[in-house]
Amino acid sequence: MTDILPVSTAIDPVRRIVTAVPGPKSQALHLRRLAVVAGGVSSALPVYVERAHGAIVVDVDGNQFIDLGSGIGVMTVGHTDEAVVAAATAQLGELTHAMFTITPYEGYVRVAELLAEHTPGDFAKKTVLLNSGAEAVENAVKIARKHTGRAGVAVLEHAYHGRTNLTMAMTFKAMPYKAGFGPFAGSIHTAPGSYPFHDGLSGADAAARTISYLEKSVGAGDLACLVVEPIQGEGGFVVPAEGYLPALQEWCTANGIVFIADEIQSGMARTGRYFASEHFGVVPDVVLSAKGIAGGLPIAGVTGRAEIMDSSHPGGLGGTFAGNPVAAAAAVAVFGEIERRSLLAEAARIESVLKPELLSLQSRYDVIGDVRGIGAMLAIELVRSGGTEPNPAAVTAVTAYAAQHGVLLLNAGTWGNVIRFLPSLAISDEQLHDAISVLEDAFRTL
Ligand code: PLZ
Repeated sequence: MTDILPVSTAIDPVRRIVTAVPGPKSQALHLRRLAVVAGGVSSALPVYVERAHGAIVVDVDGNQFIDLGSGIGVMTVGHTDEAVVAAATAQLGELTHAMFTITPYEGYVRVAELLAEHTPGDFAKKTVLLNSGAEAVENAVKIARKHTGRAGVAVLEHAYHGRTNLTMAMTFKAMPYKAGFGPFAGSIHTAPGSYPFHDGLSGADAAARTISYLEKSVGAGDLACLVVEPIQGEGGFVVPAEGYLPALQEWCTANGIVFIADEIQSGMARTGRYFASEHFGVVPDVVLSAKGIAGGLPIAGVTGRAEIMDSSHPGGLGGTFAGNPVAAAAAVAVFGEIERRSLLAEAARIESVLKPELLSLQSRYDVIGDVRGIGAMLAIELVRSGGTEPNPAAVTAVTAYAAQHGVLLLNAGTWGNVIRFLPSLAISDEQLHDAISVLEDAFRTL
């Protein structure tokens, strides 16, 4: 078993480009892919990856990239983390599947205990485990509806909640997520949120706008839940103005609306707290986690107040692979790694290295309109010189330059004009500085 482990850990922790990007082997694989993989599945960078460790990804041509995207915030503990690989490998040989709703097993229970312990709030909590983020959102809505006896679901502009039918309706951006894929689920209400760079509103004013919109167009009494990302992910790492989220939570509590934090992208240590809600002083009724929770294995959780979570009749929640033993073992290892390696502090270290560098770039390149984010969830918003008009072309140019030079960068944003940084918490200062030097070159050559 241990023969499996050293393969990727042996990767030299440096950026190294040895062929054109994409290289010949990637190009050949891409031709095979075009013949058999559905056209609706696209890839931001058609570089076929083979191995990875820590913050380094190696492609089939032997190019080594510094990974500032972590597969969209999944590899928070680092690629092929030894503890995660060992736990999953051991579990694979013991019990791969049983189906928790038929014959349960400890791993599921342990993950639920850990989520109860580490999500915000000092009250009795319960959890249901699922396979993906979208499935967690779906189940949170089911539970909130059952608990309240109401149908309405409120979400915010620029939100991303998934690609299933219900979650498409909850996701803001039509292209590429929704166009032509309707009809969508009903009773979803999208309200204006808080986007300080564009709306200039205080948290109190933005919350008043959100609440007034929902009260006038739906009525608080018809809302089962309000689902918010404490820091919006796909929407562009939008950090709400101070006081916005507490005002929303207060309104929800006063009106019997379940306040659900979608922490699928912002959670699990990425911002230097287990969950980003903690930065804003809110204690959600229900917290959703996925992505970084299990070091790359698919598992997701809905964790909330016991009385809300218990509102479903027995048998109302489940799924064949939901809370799979191997993914659960990996999740338990991830919680262990966060403690053992003090990863909350690592997220703060990354912010302390990266944010000043991004602010310094902003002072020299007026195409950078805004620098924002918390911990290892940072972003820059690119604009036409000096203003707020979106500049997606600059994002495309910078990310393409970075890829050519061995740095994986992700875009984001309703207008596609945001570059987000969500590295593994295992990334070293040297790797960060090296990646920033590439970014600097990219802006210089714009
Ligand atoms: N909620 C806040 O960020 C997933 C999706 C990328 P799944 N975001 C990345 C893509 O192009 O598909 C996400 C999220 C938030 C829900 C989800 C959905 O999680 O695991 O992708 O279903």
